[in-house]
Amino acid sequence: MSELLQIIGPGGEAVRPELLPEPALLEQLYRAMRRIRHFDERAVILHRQGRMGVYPPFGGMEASQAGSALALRRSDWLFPTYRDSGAALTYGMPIERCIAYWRTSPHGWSMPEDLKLLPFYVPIATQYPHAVGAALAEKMRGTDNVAMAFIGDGGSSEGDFHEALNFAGALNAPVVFMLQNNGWAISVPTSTQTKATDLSLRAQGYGIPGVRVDGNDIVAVYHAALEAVTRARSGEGPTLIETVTYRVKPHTVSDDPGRYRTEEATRTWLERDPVRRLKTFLEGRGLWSEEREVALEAELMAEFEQAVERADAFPEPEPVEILEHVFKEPTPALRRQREQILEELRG
Ligand SMILES: Cc1ncc(C[n+]2csc(CCOP(=O)(O)OP(=O)(O)O)c2C)c(N)n1
Ligand SMILES: [Mg+2]
Repeated sequence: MSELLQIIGPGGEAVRPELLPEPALLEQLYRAMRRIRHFDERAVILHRQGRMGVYPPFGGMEASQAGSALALRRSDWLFPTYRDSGAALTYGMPIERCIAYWRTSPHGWSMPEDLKLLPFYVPIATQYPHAVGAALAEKMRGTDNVAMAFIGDGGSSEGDFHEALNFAGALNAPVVFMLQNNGWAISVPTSTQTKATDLSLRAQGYGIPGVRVDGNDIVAVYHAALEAVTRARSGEGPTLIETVTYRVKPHTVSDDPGRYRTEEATRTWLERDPVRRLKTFLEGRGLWSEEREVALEAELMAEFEQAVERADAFPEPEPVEILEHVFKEPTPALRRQREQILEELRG
């Protein structure tokens, strides 16, 4: 088993003090996690109010998502899965676009021009080869931009995962492969999914570095991600980072995990909560206080409320919009379907 990189332990204690960043960065990491946790909790509430579609929560995985996305700059690429609203928001996706996406509104399908952010990938693992392609395009253009792609433990059993790693290694593509091992692929535990117990070792088969990180320690995730991004930027090629974490939430808001697992393991993982861990550490060093927490909460609430207002103001989609942007030029079949929809609406 590879060594698990941990800088701050579950109780908020410094395990590797020599790797601790400056206080300002620690605060930035904390704020980023609190911000996406706020989003995740509010998204579930919006769903309960009937104001959001099916939503896959990432609560408990904030360190894994914010820690990695913060290692990027805006000219880099991000390829998220449906699980990774937190990574996308940290990278710069406007909150109202994220809400619109989970409302299945076309306003959530397109991104601001200056963001190299792909829409959330639902077909498992397809984003990995795409990220290699984007990374190679940057390399061919002579830039030092990199691509970061996310995948789950389940996704790492797919062919696309392995093809992407091989392709990236062989062509020395500037890509960072994030593999979030959260223990579950819907109702299938990782131990049923594969006989491998250390997914970071899969990198070895493709001649690229593999790193195993405590996915609930944002300082460790950020450290590993920044190292991988720096390697990619300087022409040293791809890295695979396995963040070991847990899906404490249901697969989506329409899933009931009680049907396939006991909540004992969930309780153990809740004790390793990434947000509380860094908060305890910061408080212990006098870098955070309850007063600042209250102020941050108010700030996040206001930011979210304003974003909901903007999301609510997007016009309702027209039924035919579902057929738009599938291809640059619509195919004859798509044109026919469009006519059919319009006819039905007229009838
Ligand atoms: C190609 C493909 N096969 C099957 C599915 C159905 N499916 C949706 S989510 C999921 C589980 C993925 O698990 P994992 O990769 O661990 O990601 P997590 O949901 O844990 O973030 C599956 C099999 C799909 N979306 N795409
Ligand atoms: Mg999983």
